[in-house]
Amino acid sequence: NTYNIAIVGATGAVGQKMLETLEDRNFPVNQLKLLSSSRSAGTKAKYKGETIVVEEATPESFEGVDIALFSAGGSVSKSLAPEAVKRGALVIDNTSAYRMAEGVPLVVPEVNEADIKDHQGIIANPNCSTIQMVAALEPVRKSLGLSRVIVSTYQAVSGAGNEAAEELRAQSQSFLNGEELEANLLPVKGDEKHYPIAFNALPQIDMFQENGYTFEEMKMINETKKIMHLPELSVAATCVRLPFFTSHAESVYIEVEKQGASVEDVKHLLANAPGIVLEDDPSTQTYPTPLSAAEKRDVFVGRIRKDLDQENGFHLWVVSDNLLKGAAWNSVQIAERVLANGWL
Ligand code: 11C
Repeated sequence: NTYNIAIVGATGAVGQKMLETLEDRNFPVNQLKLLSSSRSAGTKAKYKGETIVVEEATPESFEGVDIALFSAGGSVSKSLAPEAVKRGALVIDNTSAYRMAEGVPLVVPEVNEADIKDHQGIIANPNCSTIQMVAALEPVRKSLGLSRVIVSTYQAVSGAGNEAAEELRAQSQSFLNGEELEANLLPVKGDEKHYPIAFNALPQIDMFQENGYTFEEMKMINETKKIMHLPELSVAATCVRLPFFTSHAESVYIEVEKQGASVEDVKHLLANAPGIVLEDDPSTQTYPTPLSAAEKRDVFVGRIRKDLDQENGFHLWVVSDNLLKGAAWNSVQIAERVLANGWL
């Protein structure tokens, strides 16, 4: 069987990776529709050597579509995902629009694939920084239990889209030329102030919430509890943007429930977990970095240490390509699991 697929937001950083991932995975595509805002309509893209012209997304675009991958921002998903569902498409939505909604599975296949079967037309793809963390924590939770997570992130500019990557490029050049840096976008498009990202670190990703956490931090907190089915889990997050293009890195502190677990136990669990690559050997300076993880679909884990004071506490370093496992690959992987299980 082959299927009619639509990508909404096809010209964006994630949309472009969705196109590449469908091709890399040899996904059973019959017809492929590339959709965007009216501004980007008319742009051309290549799929398996063929040129496809990007069309403006309208409710009618979804006639005959089997699976629609959305990554064009929350407001587009809010207005067009129901239209796609009405026309019989399954929506896999890579925005925060429906993630916390009742009846919408929020899925990382390595963690909660079985939740997919309860979908009512929309399946949500989690936030990139959440995906890589829960993928690394689930194998540990399964064997050792999990009671607490404290994470600090080191996130790439591509998480904020192609424009943010452009801003980093332009500012880096200006900095090296000794010129003044122009900041128009980061930390958040639409917030009042903008700060340079080049040669800097910005402890704000997305808008501040009333509790003093940013929306990115609250996404990590709330989504983790939903995906792992652990509403009582203690989770705290600090999310920071750094001046590199690809992959998010995370320093994750966890407390497990089982007493007496060792670093070797945690390493063994992760070395044998799906979608995880253990890169951890201080004697050879082996650990993942944003550059080494870029363009790969796996989640890489290293620097596993036992906390020096807390008997059941461990520290991990988790790195993954934010546009692949964090977005495009996780979405395509959900689509693959839907088809493999007959859950369309
Ligand atoms: C970032 N994590 O790096 C964000 C991008 O909710 O899907 C993904 C936003 C989301 O800025």
